[in-house]
Amino acid sequence: MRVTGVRACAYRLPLHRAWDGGVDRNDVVVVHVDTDAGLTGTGFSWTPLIGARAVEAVVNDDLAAVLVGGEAHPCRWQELRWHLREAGTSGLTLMALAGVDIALWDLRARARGESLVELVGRRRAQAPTYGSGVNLDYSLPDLVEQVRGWVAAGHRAAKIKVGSVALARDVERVRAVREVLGPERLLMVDANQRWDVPGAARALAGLAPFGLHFVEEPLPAEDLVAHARLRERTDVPFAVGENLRTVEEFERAVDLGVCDIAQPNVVRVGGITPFLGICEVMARRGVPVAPHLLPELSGQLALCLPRSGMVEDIDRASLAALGALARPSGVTFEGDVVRADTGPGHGLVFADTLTPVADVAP
Ligand code: SMN
Ligand code: MG
Repeated sequence: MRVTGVRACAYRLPLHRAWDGGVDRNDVVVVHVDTDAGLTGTGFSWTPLIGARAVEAVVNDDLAAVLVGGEAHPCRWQELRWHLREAGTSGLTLMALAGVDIALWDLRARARGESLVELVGRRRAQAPTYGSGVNLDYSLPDLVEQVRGWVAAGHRAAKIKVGSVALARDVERVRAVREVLGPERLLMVDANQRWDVPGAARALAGLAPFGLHFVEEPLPAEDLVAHARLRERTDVPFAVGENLRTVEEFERAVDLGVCDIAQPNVVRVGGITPFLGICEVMARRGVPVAPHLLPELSGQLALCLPRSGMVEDIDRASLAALGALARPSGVTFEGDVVRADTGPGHGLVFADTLTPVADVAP
């Protein structure tokens, strides 16, 4: 099966309620790969605020030229990465490569008449989930209401944002959320890299009475040595990885003892091919993987992982909730589990009514 055409288009998906720091949208770049077998594979890249049109251009201008005429198979990942190397082998180039790689996996599955989950290798019928929100800017009553909603929906674990300017504010919020959750449900916090080592140590000591299952990104993501220093000052497990890009970075985090739960983002690491490579290494090292965000795809991948952590059920920010999909994907979050019954491929069919970024960008 050979590639006959590659088309990427960036679309704007407005968020129902802005995320912390005024993030008011999630841009997605939808990639279609056409083949001489008459099949078209669909992939996507996810660029919440930065880079949608750059990713679109890398696919249309640079990756298409290499892909067209060649085999439509995800084993081309290394070749495509090599082609992009002079633009850097991380960041936006990897995110563009992800859109193509996901489309090639979709094609492969559809060519075999099976779901992505079956192609990758289903290991379980369902994976555990947790309620999650980007809610540091929420008032306390709004935060409490959000967490109550997760509990009512059946979640047995919840993650909230921390890293307020005043630690007392975080303590008040975590205390209130613990009250809503009760003693049994798991409570996690995500600092989104806002602390330094002394600040994190102080904050984690202050939050300790509320029983944290893990702390996510306590420190600037690339400073793994700082994580190791913090490790000496707290027993709270670390969840890291949404801003790590390569298998080498994940391995280094494990080597330094600062990666208790790995959270690769399938788009940021460059697609399903490198994502699975990272998961294999993490499994060998005994580290569970909780795929970051992108619930409809993460939910499918979690069903195939050797050791799966919880999948993030992020409030109203799934592709479906953002209005990106033409029909239900077959990935369902219900109670505290996710299941996938997608039919051939990954089941994600993007709506043809989305607004191109080109039409709205300044
Ligand atoms: C997060 C990161 C990026 C976009 C939305 C949410 C967050 C999370 O760090 O892990 O949920
Ligand atoms: Mg996070």
